[in-house]
Amino acid sequence: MNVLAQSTCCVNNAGAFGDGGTISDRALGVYTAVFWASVVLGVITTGLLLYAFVKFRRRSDDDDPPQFHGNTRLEIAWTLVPLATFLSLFGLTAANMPFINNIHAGTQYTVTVIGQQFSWTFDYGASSSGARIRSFGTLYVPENTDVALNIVSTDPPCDSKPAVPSGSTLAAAISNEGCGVNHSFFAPSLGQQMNAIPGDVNTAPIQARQGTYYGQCTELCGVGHATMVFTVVALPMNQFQSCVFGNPSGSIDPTSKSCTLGGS
Ligand SMILES: [Cu+2]
Repeated sequence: MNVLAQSTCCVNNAGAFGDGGTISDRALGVYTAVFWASVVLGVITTGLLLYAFVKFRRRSDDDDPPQFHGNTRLEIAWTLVPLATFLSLFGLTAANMPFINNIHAGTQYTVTVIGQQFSWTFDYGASSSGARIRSFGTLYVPENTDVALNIVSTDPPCDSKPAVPSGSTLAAAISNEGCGVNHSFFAPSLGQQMNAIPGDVNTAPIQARQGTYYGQCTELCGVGHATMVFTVVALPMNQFQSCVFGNPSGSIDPTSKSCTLGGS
């Protein structure tokens, strides 16, 4: 019942620029600036064109417009105005990209995101018994907290639970096996998208306000591509802790109260 309630009533299905967290806030800020700069420039350009069409139209067959060559002031203006516009939009984008792309300093939680034909597995580390702590199709994160994602791809015959040499990471061990096809992790309302490439470990930060968010694979990866969906559930910290790390066996029960928003 809880699963049904989550999937029908509370999934945040906002478009590519939702308000799920601080990362999507930044992406939305850049998008909004680019959008309105485009609207203003588009209106000005179209207005000048229409003005010129009407004002300088040919009124009769022998009506030749005055002929002249070059207009330095005009040419400087139509060079500098677009240049300043594009440089400022570039600056705004470049200033925000590190926050959107890079793992934030002080991030305490790392989740290995494993793309496989055709599902997503989320690995939170090893439990006290040594078993891998995993959820399938649902990524649990603590609300308003930076989480680092190590995003990889694998498929049989490779093992999604390879031995992890000391000093290495699960993501590196999986990517070293070299199986899989290209996928892409995309959580639109959280403003995060990152490819899962065989042989590579791609990293991305994620941060979510309390809620349930829709995600899907956005790299055509085979016949089951369309079914490669997932949800991100951002829980209060104490709930997240007991949902993900509360069971010594490492298993996560998606139907438990701690794993359900509003459940504990
Ligand atoms: Cu895929």
